[in-house]
Order: sequence, then structure tokens, then C-alpha cells
Amino acid sequence: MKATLEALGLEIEQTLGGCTSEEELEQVRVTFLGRKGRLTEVMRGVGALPPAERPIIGELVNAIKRRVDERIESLRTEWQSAARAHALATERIDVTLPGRRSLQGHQHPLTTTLEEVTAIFVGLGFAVHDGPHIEDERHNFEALNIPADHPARDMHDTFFVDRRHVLRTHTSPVQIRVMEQTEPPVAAIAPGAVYRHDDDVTHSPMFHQIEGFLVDRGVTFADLKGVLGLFVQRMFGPETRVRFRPSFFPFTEPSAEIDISCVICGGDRFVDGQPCRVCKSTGWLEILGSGMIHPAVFAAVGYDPEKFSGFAFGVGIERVAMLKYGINDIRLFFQNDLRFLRQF
Ligand code: 2NL
Repeated sequence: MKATLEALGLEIEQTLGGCTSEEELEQVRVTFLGRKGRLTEVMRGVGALPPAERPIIGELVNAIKRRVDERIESLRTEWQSAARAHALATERIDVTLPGRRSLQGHQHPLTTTLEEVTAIFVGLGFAVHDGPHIEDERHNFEALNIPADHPARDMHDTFFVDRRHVLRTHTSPVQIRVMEQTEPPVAAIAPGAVYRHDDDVTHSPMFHQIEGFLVDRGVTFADLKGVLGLFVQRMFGPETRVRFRPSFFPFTEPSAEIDISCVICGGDRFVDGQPCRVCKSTGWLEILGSGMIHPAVFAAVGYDPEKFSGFAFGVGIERVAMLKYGINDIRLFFQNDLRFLRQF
């Protein structure tokens, strides 16, 4: 028994000597000292020995077990500190590497444009007003002299919420509400989202507008020209030329569309000998709709057309932003593609 144990002890020592990894050490521990290990088996047999031999053999088994445990532990510690020393000697942290920047958001180009246009009119003394996006037909159409049989009220252009309510197709209803609540003199703008049943490279079902109006005693078309001429100069630069072209809107009379000299060719109609693509070689870009407020609108809001007169106008924000930044597809504004948004 004693000889067998000593041979087993020797075998364990040798096996441990051949170990090269912590996994192998663990394997050895399980094989000899585990619940079904070979030394454990021997220990179980101690009880069957003659009483005189029990303490001697028991002591021997314990001695072997202790030695093996110590050996395993010391090999483990030795290897772990060697691995740590190696890591310290070979691994380096480069403290000069540039850090990773956290992503920072910024304003959407439409918001920037909307704020820029708003700031110009605020600078000219206009107040800013907001209103509901779901409007009744009276504020969106009737008060604006757009009768029930007018093509603008067609299902094909207007999103109906129910029989009497629509998603506002322009921000004019905000101005109707301001007129209903304010006696002249009054000058206000209404910036915000509007909705029309339209979807292509230059039309989006939701887009942004700034409409504005000014009403007082003795307001003339000269005031319209002066105010909107100033707006254009401030928005597109002092060298920009303007052209007032006769037009028609149900809510203004007379009406005019305002063109500016092309932001790309400067009105030359050609760029590097090629016809300018932005103005289609006309030299002009349409930028605003405007006119003197129609007496029917005054009647709807209770203004006396004998006492007061005024002008109104509308600007499409997407169109201004597309010209300002050279964008050819309106849908890019609404797709939230970071490759697009990061350019601003
Ligand atoms: C366009 C046309 C325009 C108006 C909007 C307006 C509002 C009231 C009364 C009279 Cl409450 N007029 N707004 C007037 C003329 C033109 O916009 O082409 N917008 C992009």
C-alpha cells in the first residue's frame, strides 16, 4: 500500500512537471484529486485497512495531497506573474492617438432657411404667428375667396381630415385668424408646415411656407415692392435684381410673382458656354407670390376696404433652400440620410 502510494505520488509529480498551461494543471488535479480521482479512490480504501495501518497511510495520502496542491498553486502563480510581466513589457498604450469624437447634431437646412427668412421680416417689423395645421374650410378656403367649386379645393390637391376639415394647404389661414383678432395697422408673418397631395422632385406632400401680410391706411403696391425688394436683397445679396410679373391668386388683386436674377448664372443665362440648368436659361427664378389683399378677404375678416388696404405674399422655404444650397431633389430634405444632412 505504502509503495503504491509513493509510486502514485511520483507519477503525479512527473505529470505536473510536463504541464505547460493552467488548463493542463486543472486536468491533472481532476485526474488525481477530483471526486473520482485516483488518489481520492485510495483515500476511500483507508477505512478497510487494519486499524494500525490507517493513521500511517492516511497521513501519507494527506501529505501527497498537500504537496500536489502546493505545487499546482505555485506553478499557477509563477505563470500568471510571468504572463503579466510579458504583457507589461510588450503592450503599450499610445496616449498620443486622437480621441474618438462624439457625434454632434446640428440644425436642419430647412430650419436654418426658415429662421433666416423669419429674421429678415422680423427686422422689418413683422410679428410672427402660429396656428393649427388642421383647419376648417372657412379659414383655409372661403375667407381667402376660394369658393367651393374652385380647382384648388379638389381632392387631388387637398388632404381632407373629414367633410369640413383639411390639412392646411398654405399658412394663409393663420393670417386670417390674426386679421380676425387684430385691428390695423398690423404686419405679421406665418411660417410653418403645409400639406398638399403632390410628390415628385420639386413637390413634397408636406413642405414649408412663410406667408406674410401688412394692412394699414394708404398701403399701396409701392409698399409691396419696397418691402419684398428689401427681403430679396437681404436674402440673396445686394447684387440680386428683381422682376415683378403679373399673376393671379384668388386672394389678391392685383397679383404679382416676383422673380430674382438667377443665383447660378447671375442672369447671363449661360454657364461656361452651356445653357444654365437652374433657370432653364431664362436668367430668372420665381421666388415669391404676392399681391394687394382682395376686398373679399377684407370682407371675410371685417376690415373696412374704404379705410384700409394691404399686401400679402408667400415664399416656399424648400425652394429657397434648394436654390441657396444647390439641391435638385426636394425629397432629400425629408429622408434623414446622414450623408446628406452632414453637408450643412
Ligand atoms: C405663392 C403664393 C401668396 C398670399 C400668398 C395671402 C394671404 C392672405 C390674404 C391674401 Cl390672408 N394673400 N397670401 C398672397 C399672394 C401670394 O403666395 O406662390 N406662394 C409660394
